[in-house]
Amino acid sequence: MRLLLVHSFLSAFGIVHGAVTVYGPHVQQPLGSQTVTAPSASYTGAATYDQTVLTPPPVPNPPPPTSFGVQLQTGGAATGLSIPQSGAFFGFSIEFSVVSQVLGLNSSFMQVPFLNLMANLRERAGSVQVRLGGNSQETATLVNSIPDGKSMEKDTVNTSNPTDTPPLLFTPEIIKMMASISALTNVRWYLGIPFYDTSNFQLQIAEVGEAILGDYLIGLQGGNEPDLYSKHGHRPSSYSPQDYTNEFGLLVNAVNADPNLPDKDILIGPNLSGTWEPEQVWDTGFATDYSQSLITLAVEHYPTDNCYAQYGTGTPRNPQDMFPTYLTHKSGQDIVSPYINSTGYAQSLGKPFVMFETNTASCGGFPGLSDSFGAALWGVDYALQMAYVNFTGALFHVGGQSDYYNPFTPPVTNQSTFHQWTIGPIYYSALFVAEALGSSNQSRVLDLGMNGGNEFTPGYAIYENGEPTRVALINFVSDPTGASDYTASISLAGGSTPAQVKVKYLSGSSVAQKWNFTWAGQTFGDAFTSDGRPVGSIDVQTVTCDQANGVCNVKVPAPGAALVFLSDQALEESDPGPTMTFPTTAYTKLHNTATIDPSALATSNGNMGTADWLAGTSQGSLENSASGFARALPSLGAVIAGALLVVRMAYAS
Ligand SMILES: *[C@@H]1O[C@H](CO)[C@@H](O)[C@H](O)[C@H]1NC(C)=O
Ligand SMILES: *[C@@H]1O[C@H](CO)[C@@H](O)[C@H](O)[C@H]1NC(C)=O
Ligand SMILES: *[C@@H]1O[C@H](CO)[C@@H](O)[C@H](O)[C@H]1NC(C)=O
Ligand SMILES: *[C@@H]1O[C@H](CO)[C@@H](O)[C@H](O)[C@H]1NC(C)=O
Ligand SMILES: *[C@@H]1O[C@H](CO)[C@@H](O)[C@H](O)[C@H]1NC(C)=O
Ligand SMILES: *[C@@H]1O[C@H](CO)[C@@H](O)[C@H](O)[C@H]1NC(C)=O
Ligand SMILES: *[C@@H]1O[C@H](CO)[C@@H](O)[C@H](O)[C@H]1NC(C)=O
Ligand SMILES: *[C@H]1O[C@H](CO)[C@@H](O)[C@H](O)[C@H]1NC(C)=O
Repeated sequence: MRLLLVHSFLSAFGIVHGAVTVYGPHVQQPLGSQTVTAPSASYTGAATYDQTVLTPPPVPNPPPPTSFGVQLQTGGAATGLSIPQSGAFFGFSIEFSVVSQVLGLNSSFMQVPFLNLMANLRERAGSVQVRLGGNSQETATLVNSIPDGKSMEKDTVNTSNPTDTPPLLFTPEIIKMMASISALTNVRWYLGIPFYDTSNFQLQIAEVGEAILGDYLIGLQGGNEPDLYSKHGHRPSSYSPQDYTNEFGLLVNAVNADPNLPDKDILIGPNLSGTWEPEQVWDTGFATDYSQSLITLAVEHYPTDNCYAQYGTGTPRNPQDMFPTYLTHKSGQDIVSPYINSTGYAQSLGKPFVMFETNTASCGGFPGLSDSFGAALWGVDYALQMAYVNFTGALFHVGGQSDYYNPFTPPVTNQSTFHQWTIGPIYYSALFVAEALGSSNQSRVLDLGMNGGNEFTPGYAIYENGEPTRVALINFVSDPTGASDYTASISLAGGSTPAQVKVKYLSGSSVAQKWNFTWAGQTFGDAFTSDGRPVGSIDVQTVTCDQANGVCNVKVPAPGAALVFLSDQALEESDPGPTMTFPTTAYTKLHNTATIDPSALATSNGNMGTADWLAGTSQGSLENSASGFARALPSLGAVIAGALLVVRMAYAS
């Protein structure tokens, strides 16, 4: 998006999707720069330094009832359930240009925190889906080698293209690194095929991707928000859904004609941004004409944007005013409503339907909101709502250092103080949802509409094989007095009441709290403190049920979310543990497919090649210096615990 950006250096990463970094003249970000250390004194843009804390909205008037029954149908009697969902439903999207900082430099130099974060999810869900792409995919060029030995680099010589985004050069080593990550953590990847030049498709990324990733490559996106192409100058103003469909046909032909692409039927589209209604594309015959080639249908959507703060364009939005709009079940419901017809349409064609890119707000999210505990609750409710209305996956975006919504953020590089990663609220949402759905691939989601459908106290039941196995209960109210804590009295209609249930809590002191939330008693700590492993003892509460009255009374604090496991088997299936550990003190061979050189595992603070892009200011420190990557901590026992995320950038119009 040609956002009048700033400086070619800045364009390095984000510009693309706006999500990223961009500190232009229009940007006014109040940042807690005092914590920035001397070598980075010029760098004040990192969202992680922002100390904005919002005020929790008051207790709603009238307040939601705090005691109510939740009756669950059993024995196959429940109606309105979603299609069966995978535990890997909640995934991540990572902008191609930030690969070095988030994933690693090459196949022997990976970011341990990222591995751990993915492993946490894998442990719970079986696998993790991650998309690598975004606007930077449109101009990324695969080359055999880059002179300085790096695996990825900005093409600084040739920065003139329609988005001001410098083209990226990358080598097959990047794809090999992805394969190594998959071997360790079962990440499944989506990649994107450049779509700007449809007369000469650059299919190398698909060829190398298929050759190296094999089954770990689960889709190739053709066209990234094509409904914004004309607005951003990549197509004439007349560019229509039919034009896109015609161009997609050219891609299908090119793929079918490429002998180096053995699997031709893994394309993804249309990946709309919301400017066109999906039906406008369906009505061109897109999904039926190319049914054979399409593996998944996809859209992208953010509930709103914060572009005014980033670029001075669009509508000014005050984070404090926006805060309450996220702390309600209506938020998720409103986002999905334009797509319900399309998820049904996709089902009729037998196609998955994925929310390919989303998060709290495009253009980086809102300070104090996107990084708050309230956003974690929002992420849980929104993701479960998508699952309920038959999306088949949702990829939450991870952008650059100026984004407030990142599920996880590598440290700013080139600083005298050693920093670790910052784990944001959306990562906690990912853990919750992974456990709510579990690893059976049979989880059907039901929006309970409980408590009279009160918008501040949503709940979902998860069914497997006709029986409820878990219940997710959310309390969006923030009330330190305890008066707004609620008790849900769960009963099983037609089934016998268990003697006890197990409960895990997603906890924070208020919806405005930043960082250091807990999931089942464990935390990823404050900003700059995580290596991707949860810290602390697991806390699973036992609730003794009232069998005489046939209810299990589960309390949910205000604010908070509870995941109720109706049987020990349901608990086991969601987190079989123990966590797999990859020691960095020795070579580790797994399945005979991957070898990690411990000295090569990065603990971040990296600063090599593109690794530094996110850290920069317009002062331009692209010429990298030493390398935080080299600062691998050999003594750190890297634990792959089991989680999955998508990092990426988002954008709006
Ligand atoms: C990976 O990157 C490290 C650090 O730059 C370098 O020493 C190593 O040679 C690279 N390995 C490969 C296979 O490129
Ligand atoms: C810059 O990119 C354009 C478009 O891809 C290409 O035609 C041109 O040769 C490139 N110039 C250089 C110096 O690489
Ligand atoms: C649902 O989508 C289909 C396919 O595009 C379309 O034919 C139909 O009119 C849509 N229905 C509604 C209610 O929008
Ligand atoms: C989801 O799909 C199931 C199975 O087709 C269907 O019964 C249910 O009504 C759908 N849910 C929504 C909200 O469309
Ligand atoms: C769930 O689906 C994934 C992907 O298709 C598959 O690899 C996994 O084995 C399935 N799990 C179960 C328990 O069937
Ligand atoms: C984080 O939370 C833990 C307990 O939940 C607490 O002991 C610790 O002081 C908190 N850290 C910060 C920086 O708030
Ligand atoms: C950080 O970058 C600045 C400017 O490029 C450079 O002068 C300084 O030496 C770097 N510091 C470290 C620790 O790499
Ligand atoms: C779809 O387009 C958006 C916006 O350009 C992009 O960020 C996203 O990565 C794309 N989705 C996929 C799956 O490529």
